Amino acid sequence: MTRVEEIKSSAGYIEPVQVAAFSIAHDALPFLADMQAALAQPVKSISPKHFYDARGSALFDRICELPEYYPTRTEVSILQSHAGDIAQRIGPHAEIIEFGAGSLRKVRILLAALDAPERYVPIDISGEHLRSSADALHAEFAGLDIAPLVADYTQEWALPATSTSTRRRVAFFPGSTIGNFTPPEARQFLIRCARALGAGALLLGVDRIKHPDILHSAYNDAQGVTAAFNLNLLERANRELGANFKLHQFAHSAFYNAPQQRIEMHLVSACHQNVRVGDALFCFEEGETLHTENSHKYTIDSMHRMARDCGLVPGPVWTDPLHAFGLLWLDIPA
Ligand code: AVJ
Repeated sequence: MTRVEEIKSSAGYIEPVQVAAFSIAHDALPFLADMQAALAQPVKSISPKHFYDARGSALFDRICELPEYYPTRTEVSILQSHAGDIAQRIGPHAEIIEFGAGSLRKVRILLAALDAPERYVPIDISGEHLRSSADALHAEFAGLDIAPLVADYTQEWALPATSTSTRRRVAFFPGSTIGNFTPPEARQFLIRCARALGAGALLLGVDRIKHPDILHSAYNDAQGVTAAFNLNLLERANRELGANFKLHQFAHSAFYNAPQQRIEMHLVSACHQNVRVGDALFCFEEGETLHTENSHKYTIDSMHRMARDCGLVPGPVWTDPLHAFGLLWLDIPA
């Protein structure tokens, strides 16, 4: 949390500061602000939304294919087994809004099963990735109105107005991405989602509580893709902010925090070191971490309780034979 001035004034120690000419793109300013704020805290932590530059999104797609990373495969199989059932519940002429849409693999299964879907609104923070995925989808579902929205849904957001022929608005939030929120943030998201949608429903993917060993290997894969994904945050800072993180001096760490029912990912500093981000210097002690992600796990009951607290009404639950993952139907009453 040491800034340049503090280092300069601390006893007998002058850090030679070279602020190289580096121009930070306008788009990268929110990342700069968040990274500097994160590193200035006594306990360093940053939102996982900053993982997803083009390279981070590509690494995440590789995570989804890993043998140890069961959530994607399991949720896809649940969707494939129950698409007809889910589509019937959604009904004809629906509008589907997806949060954190990514590469749009899962929604294809849903869209293919739906009766004359009206419009699809994928929302994602990674603009480039979203636009190319949306173009590919357009080629497959020629009649569908696809309206991608590049937005950060962890901040304030608004949906485009529906057309009068839309029968039902259903939000799709797969992947257990809701697990990135702390429980109070998740509640806030559910409340905002219900408010923005009006009457409709939310189809929510939830990673279920399970043995810590299974969770541990899902976030510590043998090929090191998850480690590369985690470290890409620092590489992104070097690329976009002209930061000087030395990658070999940080290690990937992911573990299950049982009392908090979440996987935590951190980047652990291998030594005492200073890092420059923008025009500010920050100090890491040996072993100090930058907390990069939480991935909360839920039981069906605990998620239903949270949904009810937020005014949503639990409906059917679709799951896999091993009960690893749940797809929850939550009605949003008018
Ligand atoms: C996209 C947030 C659901 O928490 O499992 C995967 C991200 N991080 N491996 C998750 C992630 C490390 C993923 N979510």
